[in-house]
Amino acid sequence: MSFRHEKYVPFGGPDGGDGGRGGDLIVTAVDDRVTLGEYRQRKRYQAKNGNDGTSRNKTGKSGESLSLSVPAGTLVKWTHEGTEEIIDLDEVGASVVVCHGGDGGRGNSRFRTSTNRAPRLAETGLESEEVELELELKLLADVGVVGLPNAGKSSLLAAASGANPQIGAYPFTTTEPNLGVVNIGWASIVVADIPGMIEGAHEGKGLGDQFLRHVERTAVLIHVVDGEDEDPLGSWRTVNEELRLYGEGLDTRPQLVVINKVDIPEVVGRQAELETEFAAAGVQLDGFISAANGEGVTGLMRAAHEMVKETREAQREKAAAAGTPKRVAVLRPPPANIRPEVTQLADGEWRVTDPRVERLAGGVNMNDSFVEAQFWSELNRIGAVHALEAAGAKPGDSVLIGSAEMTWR
Ligand SMILES: Nc1nc2c(ncn2[C@@H]2O[C@H](COP(=O)(O)OP(=O)(O)OP(=O)(O)O)[C@@H](O)[C@H]2O)c(=O)[nH]1
Ligand SMILES: [Mg+2]
Repeated sequence: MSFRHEKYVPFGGPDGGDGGRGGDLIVTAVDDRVTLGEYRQRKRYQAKNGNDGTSRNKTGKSGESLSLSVPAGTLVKWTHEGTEEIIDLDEVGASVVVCHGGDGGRGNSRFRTSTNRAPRLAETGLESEEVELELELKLLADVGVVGLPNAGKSSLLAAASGANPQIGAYPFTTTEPNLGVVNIGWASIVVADIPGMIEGAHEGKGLGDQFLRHVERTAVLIHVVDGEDEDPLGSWRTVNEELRLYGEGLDTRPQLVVINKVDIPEVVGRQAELETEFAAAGVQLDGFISAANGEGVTGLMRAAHEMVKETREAQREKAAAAGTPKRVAVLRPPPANIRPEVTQLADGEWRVTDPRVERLAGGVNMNDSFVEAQFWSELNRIGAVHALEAAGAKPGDSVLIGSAEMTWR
C-alpha cells in the first residue's frame, strides 16, 4: 500500500504497485545427469517468492523459478487436485512446470474507484502450490542385444562387461533384461541383454515383446545370430520382422549383425558361405565372434561405441535443428465465473469463500474502521453481501473470510 507524496501535491492518490509473481518449480531433463542420486533423500525445493510492489505503481520483481535437473528418461509423477499426472521427460530439454508461482497481490492503486479515492486495501500474494514429486528413471541403455533364444546374448554381455547374467543351454534362460557397463578405454556404454524373441513374439508368443520397451531408447542394436542355427539368415529375418511389428522405430535402428559361436569348428567351416548368403540379402556382417572365448568381442564393442556416438550426435543435431526444446505444458485454466459462496458455520456465524476477497482479507486491518468499510464495499462489489443476505445473515452476525473475522453491521 502506498500513496503518492510529492511537494505541492497535498492529496496524492494511491500508487502502490502489484506484487511480483512467485517463481515456478520446473523439472528439466538435461544431458549432464545420469542418475537421480541427488534426489535419493527426501528434500524440499522451493522457488523464490515474488517481491512486493512498491510506490509509483511499480510492480514487484517476479520470483526466480527453480529448475530441478534430471536425466532424460525420467518419469515425473505427482497428484494435482486428485488427478495423477505423469510426464515422461524423454529427451534432453524436455521440461514440465510442476508448481506454478502464485500471482502477486494487487496493490492499493488498483482499488481506486470514483467513490473511493484513497483505498487502503491491498492483496496478499496468492498462496504457493506445493506438490510431492515421485521421480523414476526408466532403464536407459545405449545398446540393446537382440536375437533368437539361445543365440548367446547373455554370454556376450558377460564377456564384454562385469555383469553376470544367467546363461543356459536352453531357450528363454533370460526372462528379465540385464544391464552391463562396457568400458572402451576411458569411455563406457551401457548394454542391455534382453530375453530372446521368436516368431509371433509381438502377439505374445514365447516371452512376448514387452521387454522390447527396454531397448526403445537405445541408440544401437547388436543382433546376435547363432552360428549353429540351421538357417541363420532366416532367423535374422524373423527377429527383424518382430522388431518391425513392435514399432517404435526398432527396425530402423542402426544394427550390428554378428554370427556367434565361431569357436565351434562347424561354424568356422560355414563362415564364407554365411558371408555370401547375408551379402546377397544386402546385409554386411559385422563379424564372427565367440562369446564363449571372447574372440571378436572387444572389436564389436568398439564398433558399437562408435556407432552410439554417431547416432547420439545425429539425434542432438536433429533436436537442435528442430528449434527450442520442447516444454511439456501442463495447462490449468483458471476456474471461470467465480462466485462467492456462503456457508453457515453456526447460529449467527458465516463463512464467505471466494479467492478474490480471501487474499484481500489477509492484509486488512480490521481495527481500522475506515479500512474495514472499504473491505465491505469490496465484498459488496463481488456480490458477497448479497449472498450473505440471501443466506439469511443478520446485522451482528459473525462473518469469517480467510483468516479474518468481522461483524456484520
Ligand atoms: N560354444 C559356444 N557356446 C556359446 C557361445 N555363446 C553362448 N554359448 C552357449 O549357448 C547357450 C545359450 O547362451 P545364452 O548366452 O544363455 O543365450 P541367450 O541368447 O542369452 O539365450 P536366452 O536368454 O534364452 O534368449 C549356452 O549354453 C551358452 O554356453 C559361444 O560363443 N560359443
Ligand atoms: Mg539370455
